[in-house]
Amino acid sequence: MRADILTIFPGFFRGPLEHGITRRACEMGLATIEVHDLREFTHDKHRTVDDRPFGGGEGMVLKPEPLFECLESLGLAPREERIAGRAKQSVILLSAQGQRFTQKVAAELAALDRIVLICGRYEGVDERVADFLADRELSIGDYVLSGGEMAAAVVIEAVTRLLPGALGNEASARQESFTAQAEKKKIEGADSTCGSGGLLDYPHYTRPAEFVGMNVPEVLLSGNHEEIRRWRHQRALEKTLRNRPDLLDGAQLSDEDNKLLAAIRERWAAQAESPD
Ligand code: 9D3
Repeated sequence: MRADILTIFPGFFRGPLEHGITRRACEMGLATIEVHDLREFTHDKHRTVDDRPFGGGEGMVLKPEPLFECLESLGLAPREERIAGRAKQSVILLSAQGQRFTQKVAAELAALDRIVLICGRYEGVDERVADFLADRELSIGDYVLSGGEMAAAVVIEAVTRLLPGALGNEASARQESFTAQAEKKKIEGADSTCGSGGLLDYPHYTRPAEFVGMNVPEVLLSGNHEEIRRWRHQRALEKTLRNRPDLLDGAQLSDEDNKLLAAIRERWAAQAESPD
């Protein structure tokens, strides 16, 4: 896969690209990532990339010309070919107004030959970029960032680790078995957050078994694998109910799971009545 990043802060990407899985994927030749400085596609003395909004209002808007010119220089397939899927390429505008970037989108992008990530800045990007240049507009979540750079780094990492060969053999086998499981069970949006069955992952512990008075749950030291499996499933249920109750709607729950959830809710209600 080749990825191009269009930004006014090219230096931002030194960190993310020089570490971890992204660096490894580049070294292994699985990914080639190029960062383009939008100021190099300006022609005035001040290398202007932004301007005041038509119609008035706060802040500045990223000008279209440097973005169009930079994209032109990349030699992509025509936009219609990309949108129709005949060219395995996608030009993506990262903006707070975009569709949500999910694990499903990450998998779609990982299947392409080429992605281009356009990082917005200031109050926004001239809308002609979304309308005529980009193929899709993505946001990484409902919080305010100052620009698309952090989001681009997130997209790069999530996509890179899905490229065949990017993870070690063991990790990629685990990932594949998980994806297959999720597909078989038709779990919508089963992803990083979800372990098997569309729940959050169960808690993990490692040595020491006792750490300044905090103990690892006894059952994990017992060697009883059936009991460990049941304990993990229960704790996954409990954690999902506490932190992501929204996931329970799409999860695969047995009658026993539903009983367990009811019991947990009752326990919490009782605890709320007598808080000590
Ligand atoms: C509501 C007025 N503005 C908030 C002060 C809107 C706004 C403009 C520009 C909000 C964010 C931004 C800059 N953000 C991005 O470019 C961005 C982003 C984000 O803010 N959240 C999640 N994903 C992304 S991807 C790009």
